[in-house]
Amino acid sequence: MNTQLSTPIPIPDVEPPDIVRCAAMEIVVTDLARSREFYVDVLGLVVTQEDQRCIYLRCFDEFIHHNLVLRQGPVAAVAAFSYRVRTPADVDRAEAFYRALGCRVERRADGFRAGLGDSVRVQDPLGFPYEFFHHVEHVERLAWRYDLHVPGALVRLDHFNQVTPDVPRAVAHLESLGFRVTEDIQDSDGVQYAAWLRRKPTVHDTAMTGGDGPRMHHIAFATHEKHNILSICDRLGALRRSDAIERGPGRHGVSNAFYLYLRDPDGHRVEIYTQDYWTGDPDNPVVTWDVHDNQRRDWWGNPVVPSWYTEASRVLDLDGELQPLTSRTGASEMAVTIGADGFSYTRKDDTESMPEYKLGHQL
Ligand code: XXG
Ligand code: FE2
Repeated sequence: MNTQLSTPIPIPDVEPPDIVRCAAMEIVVTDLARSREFYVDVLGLVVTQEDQRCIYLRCFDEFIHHNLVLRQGPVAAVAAFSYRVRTPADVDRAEAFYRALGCRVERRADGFRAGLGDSVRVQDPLGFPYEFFHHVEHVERLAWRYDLHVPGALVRLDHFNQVTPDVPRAVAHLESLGFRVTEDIQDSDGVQYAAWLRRKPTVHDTAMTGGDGPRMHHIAFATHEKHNILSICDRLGALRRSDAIERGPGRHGVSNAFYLYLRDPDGHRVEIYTQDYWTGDPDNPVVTWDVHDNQRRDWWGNPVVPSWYTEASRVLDLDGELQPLTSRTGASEMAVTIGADGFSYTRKDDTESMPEYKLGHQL
């Protein structure tokens, strides 16, 4: 039985904005110099612009002004998940969509934020600060500037990951905004633990992970190849910064991508990700993983560390205050798979001869 029964979010009777891709995130950091050292000196993100309060960073293949804004502030949190929309009229559509939902909405004129034109910020029905923009300053795409690339070059912003207590409710809301599910994790009772949703033709622009929320689980940057991720591990080791590595490197089951998770100086989680697959056909098949499949989150069966399930960054409302958390009431993925009563399998058929494990799960 699906125990996730909170009220569905209405579907507004207006056309949603045409979202092109996840484009940037604004995070609050408590020590701008330390965060600069992590993102610029260690990871090699490119500084487009900076002042005493903010640093605007981009990836090597990017041509828009920024993919990540570091803003100095008192409490580490996320201020905006920012999406590029196809036309200026789609910024109007975003405003109308969230106004129809009764959400708090702020239209921001050209030049309000460095690098961005007219934009709209909203507090969405799930409690996340979302932003939509079309006009943006173009900057040099450094794709061919191999003289500047580092061995672990981060080339694109790939996706966000959000923590929310009721995954099906969040998925239905994002579907009304035009997102499509590519993969998810469920159990045999139909409880959905996580889902991956796309606008651009990759596995995702954002994912919904079940847990106390709203929180930001991670932001993910892409490298061209797997060896770039291994170089980041080697570099962190050489810098005696191996404690920044939380999980991996490894290959995901979900998405088939190669991955590494890091924690920045404030604990914001950053994924380095490469080589997922094309999802742009209209009949792209949805992949559903069994929550008990030991290879769903790591294809090689390596265990997921508990902090990866439990820890995430808080998000801010439009006044800059921390959004209150709502607890997840549905089953916890960590508890059913790695907790004391959990079980998992590498070969599904083996579970038929392991009744004690099944019993353990039912308790
Ligand atoms: O991007 C992702 C993730 O959401 O970070 C996690 C793709 C796959 C996974 S998972 O751990 O489920 O394999
Ligand atoms: Fe991810």
